[in-house]
Amino acid sequence: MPNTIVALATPTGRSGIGVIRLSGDNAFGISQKLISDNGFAPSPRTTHLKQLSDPKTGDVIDEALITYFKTPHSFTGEDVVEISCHGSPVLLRQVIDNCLSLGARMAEAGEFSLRALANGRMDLAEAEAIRDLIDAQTVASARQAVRQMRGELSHQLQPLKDELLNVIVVLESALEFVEDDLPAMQLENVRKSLTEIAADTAKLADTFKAGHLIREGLRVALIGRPNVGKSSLFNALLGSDRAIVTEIAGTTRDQIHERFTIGDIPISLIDTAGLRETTDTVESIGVARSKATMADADIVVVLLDASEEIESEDHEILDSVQDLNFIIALNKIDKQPSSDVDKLIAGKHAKLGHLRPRITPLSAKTGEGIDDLCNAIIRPFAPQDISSAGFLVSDARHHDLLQRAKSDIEQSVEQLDQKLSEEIVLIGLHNALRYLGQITGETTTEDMLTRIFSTFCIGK
Ligand SMILES: Nc1nc2c(ncn2[C@@H]2O[C@H](COP(=O)(O)OP(=O)(O)OP(=O)(O)O)[C@@H](O)[C@H]2O)c(=O)[nH]1
Ligand SMILES: [Mg+2]
Repeated sequence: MPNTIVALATPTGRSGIGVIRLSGDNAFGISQKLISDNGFAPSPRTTHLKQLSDPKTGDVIDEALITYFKTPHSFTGEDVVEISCHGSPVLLRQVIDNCLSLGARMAEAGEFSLRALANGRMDLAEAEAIRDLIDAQTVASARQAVRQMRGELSHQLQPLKDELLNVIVVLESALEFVEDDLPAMQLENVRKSLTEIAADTAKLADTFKAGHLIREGLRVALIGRPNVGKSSLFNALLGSDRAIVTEIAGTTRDQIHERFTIGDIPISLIDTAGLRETTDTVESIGVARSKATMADADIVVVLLDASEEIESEDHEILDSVQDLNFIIALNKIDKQPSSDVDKLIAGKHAKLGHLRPRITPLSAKTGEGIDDLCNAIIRPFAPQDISSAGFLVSDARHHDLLQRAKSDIEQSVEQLDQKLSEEIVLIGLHNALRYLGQITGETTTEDMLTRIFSTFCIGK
């Protein structure tokens, strides 16, 4: 199989520039043929404007900038050539086809990064961070990914791994050389070290709650009977007239998804069809979907109309969300003279007394109370400000491995306390060391790597 790989490094579609990347032994040779110049000998990391032509017909394809990165000083550690063409999908396809006919093969998803890992240019956590950086939906998650890409997670793990290894060495040598048990003093030191490593591992694992929130965000569904103002609130939260709003009950029939952020948290907001009994076929499908959306959401915002009585339909909706995470938006408070708002809320609250802490009065029309609603949405998930937090673990794989390492170390401490043999205590510690190593990739098996890199995009 050819070892030189090629892929489009920029997104497919028309653009000003499209970059094609080649990596492998033959990358430079292929680039010479693409420009029909076997004498092309640029200094590495300099850029040259060249004519690309079809090696078979000699037809000029494009004028492009060629940059050569000589092994090992490249992203992958191999010879790499980057060709910046004009961003026409037709011509980019032509250049890639020529690379293929000159002996390259299409890169698999994440193959450039996989090679960088294999050649020691970065560790696994750093490679994953590049993927996360590309996928980041918010500035905050991009910032976290950059920290990981620059090795912050790996640096935090290193002392834990070193210390764990020290303990393992002590216990292993006790096993081999000491006839009797470890002296009490040494045993106490081992116990102390292990407790500290477990605590530090747990501390790192605990940052996942915030890290996951910053990366994946929340699914928020707006629910209510027709005409309570779900689509109006949807638009007010997004700051754009995305959904159709009319005074006709049953305006929204299908769901609409949009993204925005509250603080540093990406929110996937879903407007739904008003919930009511209906004989209209389209509307009833919409209602069924609304119910399914409710169940999938991280938090449901139930809208009530402040200018109307609470109806049986409202009560039914409130009953149906009892087992879900929900808050209540009391909309249209602008319809009341402002002096009456308190009375109104008190009146509504009397009926919904037990739900009082969940209610936010607001007006989708004037914007009053919208900030309060935003705070109420994120409060259960981010009780503190997460923007000032330090490095956060954001990958479920890393979190899982940290948890496993922690519980294995804790188990070993218990076994020490039970005076079980070093041999038994060591099993958990070796496992823990392996788990920590899997985060950065030293102890990751081939098929695990394949699985991880399949989540990367082609050309990365
Ligand atoms: N005065 C006032 N009117 C509002 C407010 N919010 C919505 N409305 C009006 O209420 C009517 C219904 O609003 P929509 O946003 O379409 O309501 P909906 O809940 O999406 O309705 P369906 O899609 O039919 O389920 C429209 O005439 C809006 O202009 C508000 O805060 N104040
Ligand atoms: Mg609507």
